[in-house]
Amino acid sequence: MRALGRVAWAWLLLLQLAGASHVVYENLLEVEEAAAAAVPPSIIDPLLRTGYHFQPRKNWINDPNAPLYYKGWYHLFYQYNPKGAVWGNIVWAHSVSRDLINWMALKPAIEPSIASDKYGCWSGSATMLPDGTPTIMYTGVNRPDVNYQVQNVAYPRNKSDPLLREWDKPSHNPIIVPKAGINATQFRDPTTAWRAGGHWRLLIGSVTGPAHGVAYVYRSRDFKRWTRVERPLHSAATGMWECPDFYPVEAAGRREGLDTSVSGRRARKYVLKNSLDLRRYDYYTVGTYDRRAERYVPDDPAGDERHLRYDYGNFYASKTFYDPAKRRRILWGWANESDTSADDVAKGWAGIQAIPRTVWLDPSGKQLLQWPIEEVEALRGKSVTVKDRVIKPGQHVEVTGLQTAQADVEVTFEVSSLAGAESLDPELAGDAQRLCGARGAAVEGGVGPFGLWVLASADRQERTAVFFRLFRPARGGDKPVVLMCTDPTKSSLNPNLYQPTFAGFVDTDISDGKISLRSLIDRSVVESFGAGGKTCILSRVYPSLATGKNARLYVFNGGKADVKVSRLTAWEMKKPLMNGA
Ligand code: DQQ
Repeated sequence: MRALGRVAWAWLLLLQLAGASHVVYENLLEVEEAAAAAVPPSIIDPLLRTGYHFQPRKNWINDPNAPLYYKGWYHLFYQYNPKGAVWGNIVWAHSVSRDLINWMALKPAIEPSIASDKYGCWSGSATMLPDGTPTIMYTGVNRPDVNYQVQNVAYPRNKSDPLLREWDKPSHNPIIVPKAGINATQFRDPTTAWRAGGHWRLLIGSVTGPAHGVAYVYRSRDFKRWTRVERPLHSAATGMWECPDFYPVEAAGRREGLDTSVSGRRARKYVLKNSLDLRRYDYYTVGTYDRRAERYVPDDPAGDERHLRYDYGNFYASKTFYDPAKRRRILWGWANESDTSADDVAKGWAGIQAIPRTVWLDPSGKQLLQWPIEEVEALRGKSVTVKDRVIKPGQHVEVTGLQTAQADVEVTFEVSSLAGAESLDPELAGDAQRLCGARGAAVEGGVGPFGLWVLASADRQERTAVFFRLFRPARGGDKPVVLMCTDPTKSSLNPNLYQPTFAGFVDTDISDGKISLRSLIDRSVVESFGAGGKTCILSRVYPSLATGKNARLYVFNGGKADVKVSRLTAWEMKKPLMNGA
């Protein structure tokens, strides 16, 4: 099967180089399942390796780096350990794609080779110079003992190569070093630079004092000499800010993206995202950028504490880029494993990238919306649709007629009355995570829990619940409170897994009784989008029984009120080209 895979890969790689970008391996899943049927289920079961999420053939991956579009090709670089399935020996691996779905692996683009990156090439970003040259800025570790961090630049050796295979590090590296007053061991992850009024600016994440996350601004006229602006762009008492990201978004509700250096007088907002090292989640605020003062102010004065997240599950060190080909902003994020390191070593790989998401500002202006890029729909195969099906309290209904280990499910639920909704415990009213922990999928409610059981075994012993639960308006409010959860506590018979519930509130108007859910299911990952992308939750799960053809999909209702499935469509998902795996 592996040999067959390699031959097919080489053939398809040639096709892709020739420009045939939508080729997929339709039959690989079946071949792989047949080969794996004899293997007893375990965490290292090949059926748990994802089918259509981004992965290299083997080893450890973490942060997505410097996504960019160049001469018809999308590029993704990422933190990679060429020597094993745990973090270490970090280089920038490099893959290219025509469609962000089918990927071809190239050799690493940036590896330790100069004094200022000798002990690691850590995260960074790409910037397009006005003449169309892509540049990479990244963090180099130049002392082994204390992880002393500096920032380096790299340029493509051959600009006529659309695959940007070779990168040069000019001799003026490092270009930014931590001067007095800066914590040199916590000074990393330069953003994409933006240009206005003759100056480039970029941000570097750091921490000041005991626990103030900070985004320093550096300015340059020539992209070589960079000077720090004395006051940071923004800071908050959240601990170290890793992988900052800062970008403009169109006024509320407009879906098209903006180049990071966009100029002009049209009203627009900015998004500042930071990856909080202490919590290991990605938080963002929406606000205003004052270019003259080089300051960013969140619209919500409590924004830094309110903690809006891109994703309320396993999603970290993310990065966006502007895609000029389709005029959209795309978000990449890393999803770590939630098994043990020993399991990762045994299976030989660890880490995936979430399906890229288009991001834009919600019409309310208060938050972002996210939706899987449209290209993923090219992987949809056989489908089943269910319409106007009432699910009675305590009932579950299986969606049959297709395999669902690798699937895309879109469903709209409808509740006829909110009268029976539970009241909200004021103690838990502001904490979705605790609320879901206390009132998980198995706890009967009033309206809800209702949703999907995915990657479920035939006897439902194993199942991952993705669901909503509705509460009466909180004190002082007039809108029902909608909670979205992923509950993987029954997702596997394996006892050695980290399987917490994940949850977020959904700021949606449910007065018409309707709410939608989309779940991208891929063997050991479930990526869910509530209410059109208002709340997103990615969860890693490792079923022991519900793998391959044994994985089932159900709709369930654990509340006391009827819930109608107005419409559900589930598609089998094909396997794209994935880095030669
Ligand atoms: N990962 C990189 C750092 C970054 C961290 C090292 C975030 O540059 O701060 O692999 O996951």
